[in-house]
Amino acid sequence: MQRRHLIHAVGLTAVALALPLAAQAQDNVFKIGLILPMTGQQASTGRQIEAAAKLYMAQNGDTVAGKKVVLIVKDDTATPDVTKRLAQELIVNDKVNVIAGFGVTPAALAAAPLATQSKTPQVVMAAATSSITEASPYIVRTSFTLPQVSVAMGDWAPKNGIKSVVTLVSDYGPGNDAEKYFSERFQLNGGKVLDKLRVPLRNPDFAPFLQKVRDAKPDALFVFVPSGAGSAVMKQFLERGMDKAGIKLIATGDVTDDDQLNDMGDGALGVVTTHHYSAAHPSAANKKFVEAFQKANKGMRPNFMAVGGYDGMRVIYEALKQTKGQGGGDALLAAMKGQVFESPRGEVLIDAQTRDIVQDVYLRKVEKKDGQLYNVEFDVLKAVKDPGKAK
Ligand code: VNL
Repeated sequence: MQRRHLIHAVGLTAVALALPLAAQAQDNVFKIGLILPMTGQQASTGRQIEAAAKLYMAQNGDTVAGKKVVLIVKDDTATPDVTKRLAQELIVNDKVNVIAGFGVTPAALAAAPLATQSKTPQVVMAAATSSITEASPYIVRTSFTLPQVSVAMGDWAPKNGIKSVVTLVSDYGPGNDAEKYFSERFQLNGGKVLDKLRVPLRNPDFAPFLQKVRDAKPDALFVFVPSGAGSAVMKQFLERGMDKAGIKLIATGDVTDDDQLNDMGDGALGVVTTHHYSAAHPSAANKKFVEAFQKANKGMRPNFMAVGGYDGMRVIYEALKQTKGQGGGDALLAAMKGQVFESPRGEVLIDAQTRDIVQDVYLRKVEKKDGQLYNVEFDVLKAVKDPGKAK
């Protein structure tokens, strides 16, 4: 008996030794497939998130719970068919432990069924349509939702002399959310919505829409366009003399995006927006984040996309730690739910029920600080849940 045991044990050792080295090393690797728009219209989002993910790894090391963390970055050009193919390849061929990134809503939605089928956690770091988290039980979000920030503007505007508006949004998920949640709240507070305009997502020409706004003569124009498109709106708004015609610009913070704001010129001064992150957020954690990010990226200022990516990495690292490097997709997902931590944006929670982020929403005004344009926070709504989830 004893002897047979011994032979058996020796036999096993021999088999283990015979395993190719590469396969053994695989066991000690934890792979994150980061799918981002690195080229095309949404490239700034990919650039910001990749830089933030790399910063997080540089600051926190690439060994977690005995595993070597490897980031595999893929460019989906924000095209959902490409996103789907890349997610499939990452899951099946590269055997990634987590898929992450997702610059736009259609991309996040395209990957969702694959996350579900393969039980792979999908960390959405950018896309912000409310319903995304409902597309798969494996989705966790570290960005924000458009209802979360738009409702805040629907409360602020009527209390600050704005009685009538025209809304102008990009015609897809997040734009539709912004239009609906801003308008409903604004009307509930006694405001009048004179017109609701939707512009195409791809290469929009704002001129004909702004002419309509001018004719309607609202107190303000409320805008949502995705990150990267804000400066085009601002330029056209000013060139057409909308401000001089007495029409105020109010928006979600996607428009006064920190990635572009400083190049928008003094015409942007005084624009009020609602959002969850400003590079000027006055906390020690944020100052440290902004300094480190700029140092590592030739002075590039981090925007809200960068923070979504940075915090997404935090959620993944923490889940890996909590599961001691031994967990599969379900265990990782469970460890992502309910995380509470201090982000550069402020205190955040990953709601265990909805897997969506609960966070402070700020009112901000564009001001000049040290010769640069910033979104300066002047009021805050604490711990805002996504209003889109309350059905
Ligand atoms: C989305 C929402 C994309 C907000 C954005 O920038 C944004 C989206 C690329 O869900 O597609 O600022």
